[in-house]
Amino acid sequence: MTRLWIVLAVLFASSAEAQTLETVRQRGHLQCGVNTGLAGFSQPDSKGVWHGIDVDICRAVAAAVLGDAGKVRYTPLTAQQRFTALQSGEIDVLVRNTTWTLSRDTGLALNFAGISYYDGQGFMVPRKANVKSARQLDGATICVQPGTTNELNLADYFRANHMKFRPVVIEKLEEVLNAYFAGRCDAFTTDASSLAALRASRAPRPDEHVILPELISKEPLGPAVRQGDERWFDIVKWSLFAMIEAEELGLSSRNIAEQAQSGGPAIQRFVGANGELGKLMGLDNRWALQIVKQVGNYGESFEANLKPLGFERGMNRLWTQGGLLYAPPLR
Ligand SMILES: N[C@@H](CCC(=O)N[C@@H](CS)C(=O)NCC(=O)O)C(=O)O
Repeated sequence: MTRLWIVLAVLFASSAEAQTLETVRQRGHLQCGVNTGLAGFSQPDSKGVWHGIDVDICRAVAAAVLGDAGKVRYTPLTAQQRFTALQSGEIDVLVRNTTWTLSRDTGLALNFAGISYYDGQGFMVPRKANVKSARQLDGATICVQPGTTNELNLADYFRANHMKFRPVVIEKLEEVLNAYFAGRCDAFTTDASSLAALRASRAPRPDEHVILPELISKEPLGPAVRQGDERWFDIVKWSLFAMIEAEELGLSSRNIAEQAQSGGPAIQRFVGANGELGKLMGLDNRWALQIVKQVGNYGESFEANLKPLGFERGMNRLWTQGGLLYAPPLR
């Protein structure tokens, strides 16, 4: 049944939705699929304004396509809802701490536009349990959300280490957190970034919980689009790359106006004063300028959204600083 639905959705998507750029332009806003509320990644504030590093990618695409980072509407999605929302055309792009895997990329007919956050799966436990390593979790009850990569990684890890566990699988974030914080699970497992964000933002007492040192998987998180719309795929891909490249070029929301006047050849191309990079994607030539002016570079988004929660750049530094972030040339 699910398979049939996916096939139909993909057929529909590739005929009716091949022109996502036109659809977005006519509609006048980008419809972006995000998390239901994960601090630092995508979460609405008390006024209903969304913030986060994932939200900034939505905003960057809107800035590139519509010249206005504010022209985004957000669709909050659970792990299980997210791919159907994309396949059915309900959203234009999915930016929801989503791991790029082979089976999603191929079997769900998606295209991942890049990696916006390099992560790995971890475990959080109550400090009073005095657990120091995931290897001590033999026989534990473990809270996990369905429809995530985390479920399979969890099973793999315990099997590989000849350990047993009892999964407590709960779809809604609120409910799985309640279960863990109420002591119904010995541990909660998900991406380490989510653990850190949830501990900082949702734990009644953050210092009563520890994140164990093991990372049991690779979780490269990034934006995804439907297969079958190459132009749109290019736009989302290069919007993310523009944020990374801006940091490498030293362009920020604060200096880009001035740099657009005085910067060297790479900067002149980036801001659209030279060359036709925007036009090649069917966009205004100042697409990347708009991204940086209105949203900022990758580092600025990291500082604003993740730093306050205690995150370090780690693997998510630029390649020039020992990290993994590397944008192909904007030329
Ligand atoms: N990166 C993993 C996990 C993503 C995921 O859904 N993580 C949970 C753990 S916090 C989450 O974001 N839940 C929020 C929600 O259900 O809205 C994946 O792509 O499957």
